[in-house]
Amino acid sequence: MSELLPAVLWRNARLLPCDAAMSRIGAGALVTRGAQIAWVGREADLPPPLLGECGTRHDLGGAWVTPGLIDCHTHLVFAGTRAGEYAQRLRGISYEDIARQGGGILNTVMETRAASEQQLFEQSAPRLAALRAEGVTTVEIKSGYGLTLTDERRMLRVARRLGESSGVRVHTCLLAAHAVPPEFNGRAADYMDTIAREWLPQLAGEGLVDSVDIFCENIGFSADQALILFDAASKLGLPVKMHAEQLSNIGGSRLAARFHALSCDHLEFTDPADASLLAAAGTVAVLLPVAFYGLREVRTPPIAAFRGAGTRMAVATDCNPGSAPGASLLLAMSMATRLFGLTPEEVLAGVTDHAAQALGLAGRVGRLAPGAAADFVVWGISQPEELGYWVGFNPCRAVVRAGRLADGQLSGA
Ligand code: DI6
Ligand code: FE
Repeated sequence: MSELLPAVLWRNARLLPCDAAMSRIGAGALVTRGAQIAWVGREADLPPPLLGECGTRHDLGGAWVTPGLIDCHTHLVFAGTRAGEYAQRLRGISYEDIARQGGGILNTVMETRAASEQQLFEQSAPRLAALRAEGVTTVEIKSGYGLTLTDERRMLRVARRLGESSGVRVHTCLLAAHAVPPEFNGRAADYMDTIAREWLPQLAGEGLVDSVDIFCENIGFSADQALILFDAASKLGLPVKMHAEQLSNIGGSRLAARFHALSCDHLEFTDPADASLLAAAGTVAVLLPVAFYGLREVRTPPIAAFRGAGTRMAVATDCNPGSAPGASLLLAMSMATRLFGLTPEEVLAGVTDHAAQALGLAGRVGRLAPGAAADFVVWGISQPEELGYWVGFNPCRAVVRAGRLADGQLSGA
């Protein structure tokens, strides 16, 4: 960090740094230099020479401050909706049956292919704006509704453009292994080879891929197919992650742990014995309670086993048109406490520090710590537990991104 950048003081705050101990700092202050945090602590401990350097000083009025939130699993770039399937499901047809009949993901693939890049951008931007309004400063966006080289590229380009136009940090994820497209009907193995040998190196070479994902399910791809993809990603030095055990357990997270995947996501059907494999591999368990709710699931992820094994847990929206049509991380946090039994501290870690780890960005975002990005949220709450407590109410008062006020107002009731 350059000592030459001017220091800016953000004082009179109650801080939730989201460190390993999930500590709280009353009467706290932050000093930023440019886009990074330079100092965090109790205001009384601020070294006088550093205070002297702070030409600009902001009073946060005693407000609670967290790192900028991180939504580490979304599919927010897509065209159309699946409200028709939603109505079918309410009449009792299952998500899996709809998928087997060629609907589901493939339904959205057809709409996404038919949309122009500009239409895709315009339809997706409001979803990112909704997350941004809740204090989300980093978001992962997956492809997976194109399923041709050209259409996957288009989705990833739209994801990058959304990041540039909104100021939100976007981490892209290639999910070409989301479903077998009609062109490869009955030839899943050929499709996987095409992704692994052709599309992945090509798109990675274009700088469009930050990580690689696969939908490993009985209605998706097998663990053997995931192995081929993960081998190819590893050769390119790309991190991997997996949609695993949402509807079935076919050995996904066991394989993901072997590859030290950044994350395994969903995990309702994960065997508790696999929790320690994930923990040992440093793989984050990403919980997606909005999809659980959206599909009216009853089986919850093995939270006690994750706690016992020390598996890090994150929480994300899964924003997608099928199982999780929504763009509220605050709602996902609220659902994670009520539906999965996470504590408020676990939920907060799950949308900050642990979510950063699920994106390979540990220490760089998601923490109030020297050297981390100067992304933080000023909340209109009187105690931290309110962050999982409210349903359909957004107490985000202001967002500072890269050391600058990006949204809202710093003080006031
Ligand atoms: N994430 C996914 O990728 C699938 N389910 C989930 O939770 C399918 C999303 C979709 O139905 O479009
Ligand atoms: Fe998903």
